[in-house]
Amino acid sequence: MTPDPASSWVVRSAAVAAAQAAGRPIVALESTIIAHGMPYPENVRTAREVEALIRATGAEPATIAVMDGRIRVGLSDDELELLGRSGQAQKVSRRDLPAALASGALGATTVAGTMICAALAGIEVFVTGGIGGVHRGAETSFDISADLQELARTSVAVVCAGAKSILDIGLTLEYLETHGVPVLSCGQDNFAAFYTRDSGFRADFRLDSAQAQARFIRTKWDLGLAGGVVLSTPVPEAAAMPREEIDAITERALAEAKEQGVVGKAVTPFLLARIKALTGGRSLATNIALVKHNAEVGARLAVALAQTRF
Ligand code: PSU
Ligand code: MN
Repeated sequence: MTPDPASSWVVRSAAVAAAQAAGRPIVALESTIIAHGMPYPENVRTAREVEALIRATGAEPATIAVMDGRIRVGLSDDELELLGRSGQAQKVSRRDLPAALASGALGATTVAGTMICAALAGIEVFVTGGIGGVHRGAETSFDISADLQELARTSVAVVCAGAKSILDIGLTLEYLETHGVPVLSCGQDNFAAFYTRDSGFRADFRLDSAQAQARFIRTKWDLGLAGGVVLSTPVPEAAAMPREEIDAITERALAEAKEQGVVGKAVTPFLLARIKALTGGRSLATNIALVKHNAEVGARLAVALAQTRF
């Protein structure tokens, strides 16, 4: 048998390799949220707490990043610290992955980048905060996150708290429908909006139990319907932000991005940083709470999915 050349780029931690060899459930985690989505030291602390929650729920966490010319699946505490502290990590999406690997740079993988690496490593479930999407004004800017194309082609289930209202959530859902990406919701009928629980748009299918979610996802893949699935779960009620406040701040951040001519891959990190500053840091507490909640939902899904594989 010819070895798969892609697999030589993947290096698993001992814990991830052992869990995989034993057929135990694994949950992939992204690193852009660590390097570009939250400030230090909350980013590193949250990354560790998220890993602990996943272990406590019966799955093995595998945080993914690019280091020294390899895709690293499962990071040590020191490596999480390096990613969160250095400010040097490049944001790595599909387009950027060959450059980061070939140059040996430190790379933080986005949702799209992490999905690619998770699929290469044979991991089916991936937990993040919020997915990228169709930006407001995309009809002239063409700014549509590569996350959506990745969901269309790569068979990984992505657990998130919906999409931020910096995006055009309606168009994001239209795009996913066009590309055959099912959007599942857990605990409510509507798709979640990251800082708030309700985007005002219905998800495609409501499935509250991990077993039902796993049956849906396994059925899709058994049918040969390649591509991802989005599982949206809302931020816990107590941590949600007031809708009017987040709407006003989002408008302001969007206007600043426009004034300052921010474009390309810088847009999303710029908006996230401005929202954090404009909410006086309160959005960070919401962000941490929702990621932890997503980790529990994702770990339960990974456990259920592992039981559907024989
Ligand atoms: N949305 C968030 N937090 C994040 C991101 C998105 O609420 O940290 C990050 C994710 O890594 C996502 C990426 O994949 O931003 C999308 O960037 P872009 O819009 O440039 O594709
Ligand atoms: Mn973009």
